[in-house]
Amino acid sequence: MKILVIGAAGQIGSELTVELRKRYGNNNVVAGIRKTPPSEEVKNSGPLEIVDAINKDEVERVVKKYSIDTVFHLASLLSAVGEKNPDLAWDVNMNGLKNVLDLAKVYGFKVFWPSSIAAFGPDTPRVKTPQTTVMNPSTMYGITKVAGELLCNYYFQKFGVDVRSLRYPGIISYKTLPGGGTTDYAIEIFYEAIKKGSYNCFLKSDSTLPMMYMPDAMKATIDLMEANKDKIKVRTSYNLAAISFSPEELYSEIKKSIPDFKIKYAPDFRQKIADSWPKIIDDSKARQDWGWKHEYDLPEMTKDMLEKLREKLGQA
Ligand code: AKB
Repeated sequence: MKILVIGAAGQIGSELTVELRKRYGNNNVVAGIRKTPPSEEVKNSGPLEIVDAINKDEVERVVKKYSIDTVFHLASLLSAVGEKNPDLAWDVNMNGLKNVLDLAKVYGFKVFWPSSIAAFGPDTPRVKTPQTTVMNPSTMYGITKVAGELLCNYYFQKFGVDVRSLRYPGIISYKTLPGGGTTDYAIEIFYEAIKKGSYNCFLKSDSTLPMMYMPDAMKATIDLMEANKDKIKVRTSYNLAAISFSPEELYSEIKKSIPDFKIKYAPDFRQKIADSWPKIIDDSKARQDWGWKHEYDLPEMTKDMLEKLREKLGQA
């Protein structure tokens, strides 16, 4: 396998690159980065290239240089930054994907592309959100996710491109910070709990959203890509779920380890985004088709996050 990860310095990309290198060999996984510097682990463990997905020639050069057969295209502007700069969100999220799919058509490589719970909108059923339902997202990020899903399906149907996708929930991780999403509170809260013992939350206490711990996200992504082609029945994007919780529920869980921890709620513009997203996703199709199963529940995720972050912040 010869893999290219576009967005290898991002929250998911930095962990996925390392995980893929462990599985398939360091030299078989090229980390594609842009302006954000990669982690030391990504930088020192295998090949690194500048790859801006908006620049098709740049992607093509790397695909040819390494005879790439699989691309994980993760470069994307998230929901909150996307609302601040919708033009850039459209450009990066849509044109970047189209370039990758166009090259996949020519070079025959397999593609992974992340969609999100943001693909749903205020008209979508918010509990047990079905695989196929009303979408109508209200953010530019969500619009690029729905359009991207349709584009993936089109390239599969029309040109036979083997493109696979997951609708990620909010991903919680301790290695690399996320870059401007609505679910970011669920990571910030851990840093602030350990460093300050208090947190100002930008969502309301009862804003339940679908979430997932990073090891589960890694597993889902790799399992989906390793599944036999005939098992993949959805070529837009699969609903993917693990746990759903509100800020207050997460706070209560953290408080079990840090009893003096305090929280205040000061909802900002991100509240409206959260209110337009599902609370609990039905991912039975992914479980049925290619055997998806999550491992971490809220207490296990919280315990592991606190342990790993304390080590990282030198407060173990
Ligand atoms: C965001 O909050 O924008 C992302 C997402 C749910 O896609 N984490």
